[in-house]
Amino acid sequence: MPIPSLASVLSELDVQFQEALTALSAIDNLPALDVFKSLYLGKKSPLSTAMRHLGSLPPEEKPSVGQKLNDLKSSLQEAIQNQLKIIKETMAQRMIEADTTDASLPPRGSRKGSFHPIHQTQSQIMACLSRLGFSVKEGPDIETEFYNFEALHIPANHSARDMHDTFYLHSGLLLRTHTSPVQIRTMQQQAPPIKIMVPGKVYRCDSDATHSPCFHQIEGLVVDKGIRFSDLKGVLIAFLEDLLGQEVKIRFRPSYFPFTEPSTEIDVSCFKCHGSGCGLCKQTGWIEVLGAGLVNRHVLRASGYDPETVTGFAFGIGVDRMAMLQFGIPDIRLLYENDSRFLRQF
Ligand code: FA5
Repeated sequence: MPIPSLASVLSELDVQFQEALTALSAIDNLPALDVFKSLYLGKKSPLSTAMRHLGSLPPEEKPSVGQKLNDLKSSLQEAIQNQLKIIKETMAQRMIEADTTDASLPPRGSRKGSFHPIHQTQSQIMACLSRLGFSVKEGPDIETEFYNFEALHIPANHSARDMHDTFYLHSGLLLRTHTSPVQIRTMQQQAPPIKIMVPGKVYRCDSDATHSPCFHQIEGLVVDKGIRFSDLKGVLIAFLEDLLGQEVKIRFRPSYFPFTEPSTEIDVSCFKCHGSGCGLCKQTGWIEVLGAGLVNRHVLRASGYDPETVTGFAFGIGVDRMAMLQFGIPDIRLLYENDSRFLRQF
């Protein structure tokens, strides 16, 4: 078979180069451009094959052929770069054309977060009490029967335990049913005078429009020489008027707590019916918001205090009920559903 002349090989490469340029100009996407690159510049391409055979040429032909092959290669690389630019510009143009966003529309604006209504009410109650000189104490959510009941003068089998539908855990532990155990923990730790508030979650197996299985209380405890029931009344009226406004009606109703004597429950006028009676206030016109009383002398004595020397008062505020009153929320369960359409209103 006759060996093709160098001139015919080079002219064949020229023809292939022209064909490649024509094919390249028709490519309109990146994967096809990659295939083209490996076909014309890859190891098995005619150009690379010709370069590998350079060594077998007579020395006098090598420079001109080498120069020719290099020129072809750089021209092809340059043409590929140009085509790449064209493809990218076309793709960007297509995306702009497909985009239906109206950049002239005004921005939607960002939505600001806010504190949960329970948190807002709790902060306001704490701010009121802080202005009256109370400092903050905390206690554990998991309590012993001793602190939750016995030390508060509620022994086992006492009927008052039925008032607290308790979530019992194992080995004498329970989820605290009120914040009152922190009264005992504080009195055991420090000598009078005491003036503390205790915010925290409490738990009871109870659920309806005004009762939640997990709710919030703020306990108050004041112990000092000469504390009387009138001090309790003064503090609670000042605090309730500060929180709910001067026009709110407040009622002290005789009640019973084993750890206070005398005891009272405080009701405020129903925000929904303003006292005329409705489903929320069970037709009474009043909503109970807190329990209170003078600290029972047995509790003072069991905590190491002398009831002949010091007396005290305590109260336990239902924060969730207060939030309902403040914001006009008709069902306590709304506070725990985390529905953003509801929460966005506060
Ligand atoms: C107590 O928990 C007493 N420890 C309060 C107390 C403290 C009395 C210090 C005397 C001295 P009571 O069970 O009534 O009391 O609850 C206090 C308040 O918590 C109620 O007035 C009510 O506002 C709120 N509350 C009670 N149970 C629930 C519940 N399941 N869901 C929401 N709020 C509740």
